Parts: sequence; structure tokens; C-alpha cells
Amino acid sequence: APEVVTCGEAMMLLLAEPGVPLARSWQFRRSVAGAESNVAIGLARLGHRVRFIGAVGDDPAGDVVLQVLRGEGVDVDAVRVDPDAPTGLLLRDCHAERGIDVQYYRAGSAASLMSPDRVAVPAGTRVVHVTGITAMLSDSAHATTLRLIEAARAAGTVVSFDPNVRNKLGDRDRWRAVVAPLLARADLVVAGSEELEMLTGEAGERSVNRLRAAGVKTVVVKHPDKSAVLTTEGGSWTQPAFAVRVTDPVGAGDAFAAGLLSAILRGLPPQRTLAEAAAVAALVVASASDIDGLPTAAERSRALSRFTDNTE
Ligand code: KDG
Repeated sequence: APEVVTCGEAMMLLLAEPGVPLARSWQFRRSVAGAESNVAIGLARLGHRVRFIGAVGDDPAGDVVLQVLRGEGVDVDAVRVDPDAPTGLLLRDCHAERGIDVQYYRAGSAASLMSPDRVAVPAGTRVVHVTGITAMLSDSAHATTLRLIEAARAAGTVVSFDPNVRNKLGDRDRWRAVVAPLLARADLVVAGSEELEMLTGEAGERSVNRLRAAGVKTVVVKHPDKSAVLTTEGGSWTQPAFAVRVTDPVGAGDAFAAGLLSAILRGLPPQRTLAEAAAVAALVVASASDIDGLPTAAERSRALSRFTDNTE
């Protein structure tokens, strides 16, 4: 059985040359993007057994997605190949300093048409990780996310949730209507402080207290200064970000989630859990694509000792 099941839209990513705006880039690097598949790849690289649920079209972009996921050792048996809809595509540029231009070509994609009927949580699965992105893609993708959460809860599997607010996928009211109710269905929420404020209507510690009162056992908040705070029954722990040169911040949140879940699966204490999450995130922002910088377990250990030596 997998240790972790994730579900979402994995897309082919075409990434412009570093520093060059989309309309002026001649060359595009091909990769794979999608918040949940990024987490799946991150966990697989760290040595965990992961299943990814989703859908791609019967087209070259779908082949790319499947090849990359398979190559990373992610179980794609539950990925549907839809003969009638295309694979989602994402075009973006890469800048360390100014805003990143992200273009989605995913309306009507195979993944947006995913339906709840294939959703299952194999016995023994320890964590189900989902994000708000999938819930925002379409009614059926929302229903799929809900079904997966409910199946996990019924099986006693930990539900991990990252809202992953993307303004291009809907306005504030829609995010609140669709995604806010999902937060309270999770055991673990990992989110940016601004996302939590937008979704709960409460700022700072009050948003955390609100979620904990609703039954979320562990809340991990990522702050604008890149520090993270984990709050759970036993108390609160804080971790500053490790200082690295940022090449491309996209994918940092997914890397953080993968690092966090890996530490939780291994039963590590809260401070070490946060440190591992921060280390995995730091390694990803140093490289351009969402996934190239994701470390193996050995790379994570080396990075952690390097980072902690530097800060002491
Ligand atoms: O977290 C990185 C994602 O934003 C990226 O891979 C694409 O899933 C994606 C999205 O919807 O923005």
C-alpha cells in the first residue's frame, strides 16, 4: 500500500529561459507542474511510497506527465487517460525579483473532468494530501477532493490540506465558498498566513485557534518572512527559513509540504519536522523548475547539516 495518496492536476510545464519574459523567450524547458504532483514527486524522492490520482489526455503532454511521474517512482495506476480531453498545460517565466507570469491552459482539461468514482484510499495509507487548487478546478474535481477526504476520514487516515490559493483560479468569494469548508475536514493544515486570513476571516493566532477549535490537530503557518510556525496539542514551534539564493520561488510550498509530511511519517519531533520542511523548500527555490531541486533523503540530510552549521 502507498504511505501517501495525493490527487490533483499534473500538467506539462513549459518554462521560459531564466529572467526572460514569456513573450520574448525562444526556448522553453519542458517539465511537469501541479501542486499535488509536486508533493508526490517530493515524497517519492525522499523514499516514500506515493500514489497520485488524476487524469491526463491521450496526448504527448500526457505521456510527458506519466513518464516523469513513473520515472520518479510515483504510483500512477489511478491516473485516468481520457481519450476525449487534453492534458493541462502551464506556461510560465522565471524571475527571482519580479512577479512570475503564469499562464494556464487547463480549462476543460482531462484533470478538470475527473470524477469521484475512482477515488479510493488503499488500506494502510497513512496520509492523504489534497489542496484547494483541485477543488477550484470544477464541480467534479471538487467532488473528487471531497470524496477523497471523506474516504480518508472513514479509514482513519490523516488528511493533510494546503489551500494553495491561486488568484487566477477564482476570486476571493469563490475561494472562501469552495475551499474554506475543506480546512475543517483536515487533521493537518499547512498554509500561508495570508491565505489563512483570507479563508478564515481571522488574522494571526486567531486563525490558528479557529482551525484548532474546528478539529484540525496540527496547523503549520508559513509567514511572509519565510519562517514557519507549527501549532499542535503540545505547543508551538518556530523555524526561520534557511538563507539561500532564490532562483525561482515556485514550488517552494509543495517542497515544504513534502518535507513536512516525510518528517511526520517518520515520527520526528516538531522542531526537527519544521527544519526538514524548511530545508527541502530551500533546496527547491535554488533551481528553476518546481521539481528539479527536490532532494533525496541523503541530500536532505547533507543540506540540513550545512544549513544548521551556517546558522550557529
Ligand atoms: O505550487 C506550484 C504550482 O502552483 C504549480 O506547479 C502549478 O498547480 C499549479 C497551479 O495550479 O498553480
